[in-house]
Amino acid sequence: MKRGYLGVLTGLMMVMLAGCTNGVSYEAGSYVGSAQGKNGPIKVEVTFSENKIESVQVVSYKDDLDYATKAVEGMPESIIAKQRLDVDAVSGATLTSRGIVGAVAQCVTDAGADPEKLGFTSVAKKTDSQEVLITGLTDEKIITGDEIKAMTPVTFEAISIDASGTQTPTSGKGVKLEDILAQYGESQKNYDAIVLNATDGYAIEIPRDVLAIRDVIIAYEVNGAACDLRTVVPEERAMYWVKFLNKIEIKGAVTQVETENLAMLETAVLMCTPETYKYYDAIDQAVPTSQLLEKTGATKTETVDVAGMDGWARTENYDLYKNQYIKITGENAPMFIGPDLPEGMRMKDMLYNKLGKDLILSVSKAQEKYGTTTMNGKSGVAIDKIFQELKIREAARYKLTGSDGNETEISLEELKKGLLTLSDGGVDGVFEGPDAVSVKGLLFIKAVV
Ligand SMILES: Nc1nc2c(c(=O)[nH]1)N[C@H]1C(S)=C(S)[C@@H](COP(=O)(O)O)O[C@H]1N2
Ligand SMILES: [Mo]
Repeated sequence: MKRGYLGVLTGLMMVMLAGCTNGVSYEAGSYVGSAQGKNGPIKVEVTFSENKIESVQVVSYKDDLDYATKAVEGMPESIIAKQRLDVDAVSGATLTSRGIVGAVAQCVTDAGADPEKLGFTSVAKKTDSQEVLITGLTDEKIITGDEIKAMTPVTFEAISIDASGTQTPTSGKGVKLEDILAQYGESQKNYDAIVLNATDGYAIEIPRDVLAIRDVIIAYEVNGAACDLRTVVPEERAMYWVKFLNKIEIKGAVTQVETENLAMLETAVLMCTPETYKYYDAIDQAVPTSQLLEKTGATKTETVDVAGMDGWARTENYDLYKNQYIKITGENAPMFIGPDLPEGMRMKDMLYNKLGKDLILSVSKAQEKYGTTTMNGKSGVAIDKIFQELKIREAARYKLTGSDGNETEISLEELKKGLLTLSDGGVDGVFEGPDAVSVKGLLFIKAVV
């Protein structure tokens, strides 16, 4: 029996190797363990010899991403190769990876060994030293996981609803942000917005109207298992449920700046150099936002409002915005997107980007959202309607600038009778009245102030 002989030899070498490296011994046999993955429990079966983790097999799991599959294949390999539990998570599948390690740790315990000797740290222990920075109050605060766990907890039962409408019942335990702020004599209701930031680069702003009526819970336990500090905002969509929370920015009153300069996205985009952009199975075209900023001359502001046609808007940091793309062809175009931008920060069917007094408008989305009317045989969205909906500054006169640099001045009255139509020049401005003008390749409508 050649095979058996070889097996014994290899086994013996491994025992010696394992013996030197960690000196951990197990009650040989097969054990089954489970731990929380991303979407549900992960079950593993681990076989131990007296000195070695011989095999790790993921028996079942609910996480269905491509990345999760990579973790299911890769993590057992790494654990066996290293004979340790402090192995790197598969990038993009942190929660699945961690679930696998947690389930193996349970088997290690059942086999009579201490998983901490193999470099294992439970999530609960890890979050003790996790820090959340709070900015925007009189001075910066840092609150740690163990300080949070020492506070009076609240439990929650909530339904997580993601962008695709998928509903996931979620229960857990944490503390109210309002209770943390109360320690500093503050309240979330006194502020205009709170931006939640995560270690993976995800960020989202919770606006005042949500802060006024909802609890923002900083959770450390979800569905019966310890989790990294994260927010849960019951009754609000999952975009506010920020995992891997590391910074809370509290924003004071920001006065809404009136738009004075309306730039036409479709015209500006024709002046940019598009790049190919791979979006799932499609190859689309996208222009860098940095180019769009250049062509529209939009001023640098601290933040940029990125609004979708469906009424959803996000406030992005200028530097983040400047390094993304606007996908201008294919599904959901125009779409705010970027190769490193977390999926939840993408904006489909973008209506506008607003930087202070400058607003870059997608006329095609404005037509879809506000409807079209016909004038001089041309169909377009009424400028009057855009003024009402987007709160554009009213001035006596406006300057119209074409992509060729030509400028025309018209009165407010004339302007408001006009339409914005789409053409091969991007956007055309169609006007009537005594001084009838029509601007092909309209780039800007600027209030003369
Ligand atoms: N840290 C972090 N938290 C995040 C996100 C993210 O990309 N990073 N995406 C958000 C969005 S848009 C949604 S819909 C949910 C998705 O949660 P799920 O991955 O548990 O379904 O998490 C939210 N919290
Ligand atoms: Mo989402």
